[in-house]
Amino acid sequence: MNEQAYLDLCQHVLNDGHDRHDRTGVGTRSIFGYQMRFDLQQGFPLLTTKRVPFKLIASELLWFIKGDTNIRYLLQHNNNIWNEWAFKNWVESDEYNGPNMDNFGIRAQQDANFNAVYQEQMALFKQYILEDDTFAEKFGHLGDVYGKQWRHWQSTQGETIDQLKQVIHDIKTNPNSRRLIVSAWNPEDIPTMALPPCHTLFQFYVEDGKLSCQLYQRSGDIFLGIPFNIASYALLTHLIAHECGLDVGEFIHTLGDAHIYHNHFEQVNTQLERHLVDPPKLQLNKDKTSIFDFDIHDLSLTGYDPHPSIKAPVAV
Ligand code: DHF
Ligand code: TMP
Repeated sequence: MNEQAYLDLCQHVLNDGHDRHDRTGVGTRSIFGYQMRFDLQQGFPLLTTKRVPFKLIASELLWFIKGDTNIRYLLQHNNNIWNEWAFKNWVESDEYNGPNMDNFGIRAQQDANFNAVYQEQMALFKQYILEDDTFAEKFGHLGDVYGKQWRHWQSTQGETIDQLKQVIHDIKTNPNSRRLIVSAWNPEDIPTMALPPCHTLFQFYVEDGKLSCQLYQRSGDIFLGIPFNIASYALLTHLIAHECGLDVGEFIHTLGDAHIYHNHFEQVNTQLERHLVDPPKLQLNKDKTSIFDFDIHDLSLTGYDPHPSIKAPVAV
């Protein structure tokens, strides 16, 4: 079963990881260098030992594919997973004059009074992004993150490189190529980014009519981020295979710093006590041929009957 690879990673990090300080101040247990393989023929690799919100994964991926870097689109799809990082730019800007929001991530977890004030400010922020075009243009952007690098990489010659279109073209016309790569890691643009890309580079491989994808992820939050990342790249592989007339092969997930935050241990242990159930199957709207034409209604799952979701705070 594919999901066992993920549970093995959790157990390995709990047993053999190093307890370390990290940028967020939360602290992690971490290892360096790990690889998981998911055979996409065995079903869609959405975890079943907790419910993982597929629609959020799908709308985030479609947002990358559109080349969008503004959280407005995500909010319009009821997707809140990037809010904190845009909010951070807002509360650190000169135009913000509400209550002090320094270190809001940690303080919201430790202080109930502060959390109430923070929730209020976050609700206002979301409302401004959705209702005020000028505000959204200014504060909804996360910088030159994934969508920008995948679709509109700026060359030093002043040209725009569409890496995603290019790689799809190359898969169709030169499937044996060893250069089927998309990179989100653009050193020149890192300073503009709300968060430097965690999923930094991916490569495709075509064999026996099947498309495989390998991702190099420099940093992985095992409980919250990684379940999203596995499903997101599996979905991307399905979409590109569909456009190229290929079947799906494997998704290979290679990790740099793979960590469990100290305030996720209990949740991970709960998950490890649960039994796997059969994975779901992905349904794509066969009337759509190009991945650039898909919208959220063209993607669905059947047979997803997981254990209940498990809540955990995200480290900002
Ligand atoms: N920072 C950290 N510390 N970890 C991350 O995984 C992370 N991921 C980011 C941005 N920054 C990050 C973007 N992706 C959630 C999942 C993925 C994600 C951000 C957040 C998350 O909180 N997932 C919850 C459900 C969220 C919801 O329902 O709105 C979960 O239980 O899976
Ligand atoms: P870092 O930039 O200090 O590595 O912090 C980023 C955190 O976000 C880290 O815990 C990894 C996590 N993360 C994921 O696991 N997957 C993702 O897709 C993203 C965007 C972040």
